[in-house]
Amino acid sequence: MALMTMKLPASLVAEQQGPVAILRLNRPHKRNALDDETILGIETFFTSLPDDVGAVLLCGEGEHFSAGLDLSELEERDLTQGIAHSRLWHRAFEKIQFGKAPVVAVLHGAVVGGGLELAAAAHVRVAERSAYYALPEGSRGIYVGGGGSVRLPRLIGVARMMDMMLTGRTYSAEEGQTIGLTTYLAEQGKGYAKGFELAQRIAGNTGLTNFAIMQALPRIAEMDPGSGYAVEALMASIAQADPEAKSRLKDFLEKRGPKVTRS
Ligand code: 1HE
Repeated sequence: MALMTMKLPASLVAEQQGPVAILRLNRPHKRNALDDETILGIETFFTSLPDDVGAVLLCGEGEHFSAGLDLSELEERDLTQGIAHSRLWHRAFEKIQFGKAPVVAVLHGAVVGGGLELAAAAHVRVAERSAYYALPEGSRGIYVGGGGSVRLPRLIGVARMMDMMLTGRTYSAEEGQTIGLTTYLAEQGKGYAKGFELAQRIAGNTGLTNFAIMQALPRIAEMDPGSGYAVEALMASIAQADPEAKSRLKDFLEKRGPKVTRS
């Protein structure tokens, strides 16, 4: 499906620039709070990416990346519907993490609750200096439901997540960078350009390498070491057998390929 013909709710705007697809949360009057329609739209976007998309840039319109779950929808849900709702988020975010192409998230302003869970499903996170992170679920009498218990401890550790939820602690952009929530810190207004540059670079990798990094690496990290080494050896052998890999290695050996440079 071409990106332009994808049927998305008004809370999401999609466009494509070369090999980079851009998905923008577009509900700034509600601080990009995530209602069911938006979550379903995110699922549609990530399951229907055109084949020529090599990377995705995820960002938010307005002053904040996302205020998390749309709290106005919460009142009506009973216990069974609550489980279904959380499973819907799991399904949609799984399509981000284990989808067709790596995702770079650009974070600014509030990145809280489900907004932080959404960011955690991306592969690379860039923060502008205005970004701040919190898990207000603890004080609202609820619990994370968008995969946060699984993804966030892997980024920042169980103890930090516990602290955030128990005490309502907020981390600044700089602190988030130090503890591992993000791997790039950009000046205010410069996050999008940085994220786009990274997405373009990612899209320039071979498809097989990006597949290995997205699909094999996080799973190997969860395996017992013996199984991990075996899967790694298989993945390494498959990747290097790709004709594109052979041609890139030849380019380097014949002085045409890029050298590694200092940043
Ligand atoms: C919302 C939401 C929302 C704003 N659901 N409507 N998330 C939270 O607990 C965070 C709640 N939001 C906030 O703390 C603040 O809104 C912000 C710090 C993000 C932004 O503050 P500010 O002053 O810029 O905006 P505002 O005036 O608070 O909000 C503007 C409008 O957005 C207002 O609606 P209006 O009709 O009165 O104009 C707000 O009600 C609305 N709004 N945030 C619904 N979250 C899968 S489980 C995940 C569980 C969670 O994510 S829990 C965490 C929820």
